[in-house]
Amino acid sequence: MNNIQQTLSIIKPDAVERNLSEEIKNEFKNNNFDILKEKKVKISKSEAEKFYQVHQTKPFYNDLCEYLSSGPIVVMILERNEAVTENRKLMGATDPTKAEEGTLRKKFGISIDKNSVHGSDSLENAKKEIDFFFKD
Ligand code: IDP
Ligand code: MG
Repeated sequence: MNNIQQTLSIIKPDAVERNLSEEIKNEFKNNNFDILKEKKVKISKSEAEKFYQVHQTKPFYNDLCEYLSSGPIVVMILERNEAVTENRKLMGATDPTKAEEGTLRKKFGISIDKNSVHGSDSLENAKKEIDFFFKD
């Protein structure tokens, strides 16, 4: 049974800075994701605060927003069967030291805060996050 979905992926500043964008995009393509749209942007701290609003009560919220707005990021709409779950699997655990072999965070992540990629955690959030970056 096919369940084609779209999800939002972000290549975070640590990975863009290390010139890993092309390698990470190839990982998505090799895992059957189609990149429907992509753009490289630098967001402001207040935009990052809006994007990560669900985390506003967390102790790491301020650092997280500073970080996401610290340099260019690549945002993409990814499409495939079960895109939301499959992207989360490909990304691996939030903490790269706990991520499984072969996952993007294991391969590229530096630390829990510099973990190279973001991916929507539900279909509902995927829609919101896609709108956030791509609604004109
Ligand atoms: P996720 O990115 O795997 O969905 P979330 O819990 O949604 O993880 O957290 C969002 C981002 O906040 C993470 O990717 C990570 O960069 C950062 N983060 C999460 N937990 C911590 C923490 O305990 N310390 C510092 N940063 C954290
Ligand atoms: Mg999350």
